Amino acid sequence: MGAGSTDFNGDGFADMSILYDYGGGEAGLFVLPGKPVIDDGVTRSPYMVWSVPRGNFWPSAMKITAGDFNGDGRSDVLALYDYGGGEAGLFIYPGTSAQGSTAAEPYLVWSAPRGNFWPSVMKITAGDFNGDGLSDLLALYDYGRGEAGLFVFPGTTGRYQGATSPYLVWHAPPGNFEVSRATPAAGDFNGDGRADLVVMYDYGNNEYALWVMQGTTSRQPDSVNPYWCWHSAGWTSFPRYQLNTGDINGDGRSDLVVAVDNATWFLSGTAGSGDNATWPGLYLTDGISLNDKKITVGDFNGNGAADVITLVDKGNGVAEAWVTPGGVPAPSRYKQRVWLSGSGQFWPSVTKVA
Ligand SMILES: [Ca+2]
Ligand SMILES: [Ca+2]
Ligand SMILES: [Ca+2]
Ligand SMILES: [Ca+2]
Repeated sequence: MGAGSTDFNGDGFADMSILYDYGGGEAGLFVLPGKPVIDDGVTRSPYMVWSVPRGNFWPSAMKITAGDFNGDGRSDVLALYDYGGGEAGLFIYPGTSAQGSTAAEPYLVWSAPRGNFWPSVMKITAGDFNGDGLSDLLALYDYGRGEAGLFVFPGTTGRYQGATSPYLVWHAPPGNFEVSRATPAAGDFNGDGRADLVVMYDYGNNEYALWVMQGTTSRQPDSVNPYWCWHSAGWTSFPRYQLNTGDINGDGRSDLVVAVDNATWFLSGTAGSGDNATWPGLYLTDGISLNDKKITVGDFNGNGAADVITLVDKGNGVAEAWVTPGGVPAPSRYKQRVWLSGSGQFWPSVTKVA
């Protein structure tokens, strides 16, 4: 997720991008468009911006995130494709105001030949880490045995294979960092103008810490010195969660949104460090299992604060989308429906969102 900016069609309202897996190598990309007034009773359906026929494209091999990689002011969908055998490619679905099956035709900006790069051991997100105005792809790489690295694929206006190439800004020697215990998101958490990688780390036994890997212009493997801004040894148990970032409270720093079973939590961005520099607050109780919801964060209604957008699986091919508006000084904590599909029309379980 970018720093709360997911405006795919460039109209000033954040959108939710939805990659749909029809099965058999058939896929589509949809946009659920933001709108200025949430509670007007008018719902909007997602519209298609790309599709491929059967046998062409396997979303199950992709990890996606969103950010303005090419710097044209519209958020793009970044897709890391796993060809298997250590072969990988990074595709950009460029944000566009157009609609239809070829509107957001993806292009390749990087690839690694067989035996070189394993997307399956990576966790990705996006944000302007180096502060040049273009969103970068950030990838936590798991070397195994507690060894990890953070790669930056810098955003670029180039549209050719090799337009970007990754560099390492942080490396943890063996025995130090288990990527399997880490969940990353990106946003300018400390408010210095560059997106940071924020990582929720699960030490086990209800012990968690929120680490900040601060954005930097440096390209050296020792550029980042992670620090934590929250640590708790006995808070509550999150067996699983989804992380997103966006400036929910409108103070200029990205905040962390943590979706768990039946609820969503919120941790305010801070420039501080230590055990209590920030603290989780309950944002929304929704009674929805994490299995049945997918969230993104962005300024859906255009009021200057990021909102939480939730795609809900109602069962039987019925999908629903909710928006919970952010606001100053505190989140407003109510949700409004912006879309409800017909029966048998849309299966959220086969989607990935960004
Ligand atoms: Ca938009
Ligand atoms: Ca763009
Ligand atoms: Ca950048
Ligand atoms: Ca920052």
